[in-house]
Amino acid sequence: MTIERTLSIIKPDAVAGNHIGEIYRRFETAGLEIIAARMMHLSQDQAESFYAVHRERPFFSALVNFMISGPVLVQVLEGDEAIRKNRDIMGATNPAEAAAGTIRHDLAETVDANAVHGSDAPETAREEIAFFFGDDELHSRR
Ligand code: IDP
Repeated sequence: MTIERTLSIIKPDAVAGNHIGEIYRRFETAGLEIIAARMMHLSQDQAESFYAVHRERPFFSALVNFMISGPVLVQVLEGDEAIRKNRDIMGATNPAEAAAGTIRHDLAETVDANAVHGSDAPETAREEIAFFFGDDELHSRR
């Protein structure tokens, strides 16, 4: 077993679409435990610094504007290989390329509004979790 933690965001389109429960069910069915959660409406500064790695990409301002267009739900998932498992459940970045049964295939329409974010590696997971949560806000049951 490789117990990991990963940062997940249910993006504005999926919150607006009333898909929070459906997405949480998928996490829990896969054995991922939600050990922290917060609903928030990101500021432009927060969205820009969270996605700073994409600052030079052509889609950066569209991405930031989308992420601040409505409330998001931010959570930390814990479990065996949580980073890879969450990425598998999410599906490919572009919903048109995501496998059937994944969140992005089933609940998202476009690459701009693709329902969920998930950390892609242990180091980014650590940074992204610390971006939103203090250690005293992580309620591991292990
Ligand atoms: P990921 O969310 O699957 O890890 P990244 O490459 O890290 O994908 O991109 C971050 C986010 O930026 C994506 O989830 C998507 O919302 C947006 N994005 C990525 N590529 C494009 C693009 O080509 N056009 C528009 N938005 C994009």
